[in-house]
Order: sequence, then structure tokens, then C-alpha cells
Amino acid sequence: MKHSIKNAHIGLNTFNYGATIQQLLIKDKNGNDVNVVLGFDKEEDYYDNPFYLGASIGRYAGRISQGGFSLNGDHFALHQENGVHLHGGKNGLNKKHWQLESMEQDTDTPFITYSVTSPHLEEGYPGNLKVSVTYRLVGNRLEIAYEATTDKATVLNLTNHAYFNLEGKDSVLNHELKLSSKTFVELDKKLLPTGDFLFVKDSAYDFLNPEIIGNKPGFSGIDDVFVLNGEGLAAILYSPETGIEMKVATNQRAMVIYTPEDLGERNFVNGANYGNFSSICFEAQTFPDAPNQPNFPSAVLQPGEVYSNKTILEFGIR
Ligand code: G6D
Repeated sequence: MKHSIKNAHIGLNTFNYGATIQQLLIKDKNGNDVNVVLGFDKEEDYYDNPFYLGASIGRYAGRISQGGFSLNGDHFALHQENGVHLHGGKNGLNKKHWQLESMEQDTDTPFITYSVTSPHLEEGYPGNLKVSVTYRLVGNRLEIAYEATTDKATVLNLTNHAYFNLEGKDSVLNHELKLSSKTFVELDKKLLPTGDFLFVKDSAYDFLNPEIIGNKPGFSGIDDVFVLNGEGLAAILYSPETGIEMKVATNQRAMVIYTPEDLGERNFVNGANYGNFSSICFEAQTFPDAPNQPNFPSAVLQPGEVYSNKTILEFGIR
């Protein structure tokens, strides 16, 4: 089921399947609507979505090593492929039909709220989990708020896997990017964290000053976990062609930046055409493999606590 909300600045289309963002319409410098995310035409197109386009990800976004984790003396085995558990397993939250909890268009801040439950030991995770996501339009901002509670101690790391392109076509190689992160997580060849951190300075990951992505010396694609300070601006993306600027702010301590080289032939909405390096993801979340990395911030959610992942996308014209 598709749901739509809009205000004077933004139009948003979502599907309850995977609590997925299908379209995000932003006006360019000439006042024309541009769909700034990659999305598929029909809900059924999302049933085979190996890149998780637009989907809500969990129970644990990113990767977990060792085929599982231990918590309070109990071991929990997780689905793994080649030693890696990715994005909540074979049937993560992206593959569930979330309930439409509530939706309000006739208000200054239109919103859509989806909710889903994940029973104890679904995909191997402990705790009966209740999750909600609210997509809310506030002026020129899209606010994405994930909340969750559990009845048993568990681990949790949710995010949204939208793929952005501020021109609605071609690639993001001509987009300007600024990232506030001074460090990122060292990954091994399986993209699992080693437990160490690296400085971005003078590397292909240094976007502390705004730069055109395709002009970055050594750029060959990004699929990395950048460290944030948990408040304020994490990133700015800008398209000189459309004049659209997107600021990303979040309460999360890390953000996966992912620029896929080739998404293959897909049935993109309105027949949009994209090339290599079509898009960039800003997956605000906590650290990968935290359940197995004692020196990473904890990803444990206790009964009585409320998990909160809030990310704000603010749009403007330069
Ligand atoms: C690849 O490593 C990347 C992930 O970060 C991404 O989420 C996925 O493709 C869709 O596995």
C-alpha cells in the first residue's frame, strides 16, 4: 500500500512494505519538482530489492561478525553469509509489511507513521520488539524518527536506506559533498570493523571541505562508517545543476555513506535513468558489529528504554 503526504515544499510517497521511501519531491531552482531519491514504480518491485532501496533496515543495520553475539551470558546465533550477518538477516524489517499506525495530511506538519512488531528470536534476536517510524514534513524538512521498545534486553540498530540523487538522473559524481566526520571505522576485507578508527584527513574520504565527489583524488566509491558527534550537521549534499541542497542532521553516533557503483537495470519510478555511481546513501545509525566490539558504544536496548534514531533532511536552493 502506497501513502502520500505533501506540503508547500516537499512531496513524499512511501510504501508500508519495508516502511519504504519511494519518492521525495523537492523543487529545483526553477520551481520544478525533482524526485531526489531512487525508487521503484510498484510495491511488487520492492519484493526483490537486494540494495534495500528506500527501506527501513533492522533489527541490526550494517554488519555483525562471528555468526551472532552474546548478551547477559546467552548466545544468539544469526544468519550469516561468508561470516557476515547483514541488515538484520534473510528476512529483516525491510521485508515486513508494516502497519499504517496513523497518517495526517491536513495539518501544518503532515506525517505518516508505520509500526511493526518482531517477535522474540525472530532472525535470532532476543526480545519482543515494537518499532515505529514517523516520516513528518516540517516546512522544508523531512524528519525521520525511528522508535522502539523491547520486553527483554536486546541489540538494535535501525536506519533508513534511501539512495539520494539531487538531479533525479545520471549520477552523483557531479554533486558537491561535505562530511563533518574527522574519523571513520577501519574495516577488513569483509567490511567488518577491526575495532580501530582512521583519520579522514588527506584521504579519499576527506570531505571536511565541500568537494565535487567525482573530482576527489582517489575516489573509487564509498562504503564506510563515518563517526559523528551525535548532534548537529553530519553532511551536506548539493547539486549545482538543480541548485538543490540537502543538509543531513542526526542524533546518531555514526553514518554509513554508500555510493553504489552499479545498481543494475531497475524499474525506476517514472522511467528515470541512472548511470554508474547513481546515488549516495546517508545511513544514520550506531556502529557496526557493536555487540562484538567492546570498545564501541553499546547497541543494547533494555526493557523500559525507548530507542530513538532521529534524522532530519533539510532542503534548500543555493
Ligand atoms: C553492500 O556494503 C554495502 C552495504 O553497505 C549496503 O547497505 C548494501 O550493499 C546494499 O552490501
